[in-house]
Amino acid sequence: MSLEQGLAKTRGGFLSRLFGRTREEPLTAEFLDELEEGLVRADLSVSLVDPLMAQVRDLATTGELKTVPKALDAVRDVLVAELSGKDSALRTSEKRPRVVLVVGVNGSGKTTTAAKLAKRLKDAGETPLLAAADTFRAAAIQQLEAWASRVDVPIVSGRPDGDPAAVVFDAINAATARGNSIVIADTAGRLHTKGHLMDELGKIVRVAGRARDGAPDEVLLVLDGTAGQNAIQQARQFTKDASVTGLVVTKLDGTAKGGAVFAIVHELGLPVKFLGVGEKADDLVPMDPRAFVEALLPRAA
Ligand SMILES: Nc1nc2c(ncn2[C@@H]2O[C@H](COP(=O)(O)OP(=O)(O)OP(=O)(O)O)[C@@H](O)[C@H]2O)c(=O)[nH]1
Ligand SMILES: [Mg+2]
Repeated sequence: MSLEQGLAKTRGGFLSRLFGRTREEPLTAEFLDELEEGLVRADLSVSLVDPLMAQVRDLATTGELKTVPKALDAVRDVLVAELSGKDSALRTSEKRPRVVLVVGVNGSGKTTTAAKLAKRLKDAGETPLLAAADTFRAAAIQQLEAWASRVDVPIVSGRPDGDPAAVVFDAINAATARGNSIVIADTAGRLHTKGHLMDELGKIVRVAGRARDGAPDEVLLVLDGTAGQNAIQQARQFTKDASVTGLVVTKLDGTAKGGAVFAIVHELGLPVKFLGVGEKADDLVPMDPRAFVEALLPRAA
């Protein structure tokens, strides 16, 4: 699914009606109110929309913004800036293998994202290896194994209820031995034991660093985009405890609240690196701030 298709529900009627106004009509206070309401309805947070609209109203007052299309462009530029300046590419390292941990609450889309990412990297000429470090249930291991064969990427998995850190350790060693360029580890969103999920993730991080100095290079927190701004609450615990380096927002194809991506970046101060826009292997799109804003706020109605 393309980014445009994936964001169709958020773009919906009203955002495309609002942003599709290309006639050079004069900017009015009524239009600015309508614009503000539209942005809030698309789930951009008030803490983002307030300063944004204050800026646009200032420019309108000083005569720097005279027409509706110019005001809309100003909004697009502010939103692009909001997403830019943060490292939205996957972190690289000279050391091999690179190690990416995929973390998040249950059902957010971790396993699917790990598989999609493996496919994307493989298509880009890398030699990824998947690690099934969600040992919470046998089905989770089988789910990633099915994905691994579908996207034709090797996998290291442990036993159900086994130690997830040991799986990651084994996967890194296997990748070192076989020359795989990158390990992508799926993790659990919940645990059987009373042990705290964050303690478990901390252990995985420490053990990864023992298998390859400085690993992991990236801890990607997967957030369910259909949760809108509630995804921010989901994220807080992880960003506090699990040394998250970047975000993936999934299921954007299933929500009208895609504007929450801006709120998420604004509130958490972490880059969104990938967007999930469907259930298929190719439905993971790297974050390109300009392309994202143009897909969400298109110029033609
Ligand atoms: N429409 C859509 N569905 C998605 C997307 N990403 C994941 N899903 C679906 O969301 C459901 C949960 O995805 P998983 O990848 O299993 O989520 P998880 O975080 O690994 O779940 P647990 O292992 O149970 O914690 C599955 O049905 C996926 O197909 C997406 O970008 N779009
Ligand atoms: Mg899973």
